[in-house]
Amino acid sequence: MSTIVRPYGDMTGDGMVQTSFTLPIPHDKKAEGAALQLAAKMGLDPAMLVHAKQMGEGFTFFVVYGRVNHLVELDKVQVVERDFPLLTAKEVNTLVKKKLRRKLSVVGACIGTDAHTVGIDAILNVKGIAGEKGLEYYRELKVVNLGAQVTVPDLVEAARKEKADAVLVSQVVTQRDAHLHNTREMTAAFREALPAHKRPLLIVGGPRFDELMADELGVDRIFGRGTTPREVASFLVHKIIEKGSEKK
Ligand code: B12
Repeated sequence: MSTIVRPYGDMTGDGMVQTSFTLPIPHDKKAEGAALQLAAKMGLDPAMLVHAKQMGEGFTFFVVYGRVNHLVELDKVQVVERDFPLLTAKEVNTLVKKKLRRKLSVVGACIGTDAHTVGIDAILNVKGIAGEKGLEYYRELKVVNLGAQVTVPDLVEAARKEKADAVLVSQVVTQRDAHLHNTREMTAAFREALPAHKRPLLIVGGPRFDELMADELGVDRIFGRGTTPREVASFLVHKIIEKGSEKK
């Protein structure tokens, strides 16, 4: 397989892409010209305007379609691949029971002002997502879901009280990098409150995290868009039981 690819629109390798954006101007002929100017500056040549719609007072949403000349170099792509086996719920329960010989304690929350609980609920609640049951369904996991807008001190306190093996934090809002600031505040608070051997695994998730930033943010793992509960349960077993990062 070639390691160099180009976008595909009408014909293989024609370089055609579609993109959308909003400009803070009312919709008129000049606005459409402005959208095409931006598209040209973004490297779309030729660029076609395929949709323009005024969104409230003084804002217009655009969709443009055009050719880019850039090549994608697949051998330079960096991603976080899953580096642990994907287990079934039964396998997770068996490993926890045999090797940990107690329930594995998980505390989850949305921190800061973030009220988007659908993602963390999908991972934790029995209902789950994508046909998989959430972590509450796993007999050998004890899950406490603190819900939305939890403060960092309350999270640390709950983790201490529950003797959490893992703390799962969701951050969906990324305006002004809130997800990064909140994550850094959280990891700093855990570092301050607990010595390394008593610290739970710190895991964050949300659709707009860069999974490569785990070290920089001081967390053990970042889970992005489309994560399923089974992946998280398998990671917990891998890290806490198989890698032996159990708290003493
Ligand atoms: C539903 C929703 C709401 C609901 C939330 C209800 C609730 N109880 O959660 C309500 C109406 C309350 C809401 C409010 C707001 N919202 Co809103 N909302 C959405 C919406 C439409 C869907 C989010 C969602 O539920 N996704 C489904 C879940 C399953 O996906 P997920 O969160 O990505 O979770 C998965 C993974 O990311 C991962 N994951 C997530 N968290 C975690 C955690 C861990 C530990 C792990 C392992 C994995 C994991 O696993 C999940 C399952 O696969 C999005 C737009 C969109 N289409 O995404 C906007 C969106 C997130 N909202 C947005 C905004 C701006 C707001 C408001 C500020 C609007 C306003 N001006 O009032 C407020 C903020 C409220 C607040 N204080 O947080 C913006 C955020 C923009 C940004 N860059 O930050 C979005 C992107 C919409 C947009 N395009 O503008 N919102």
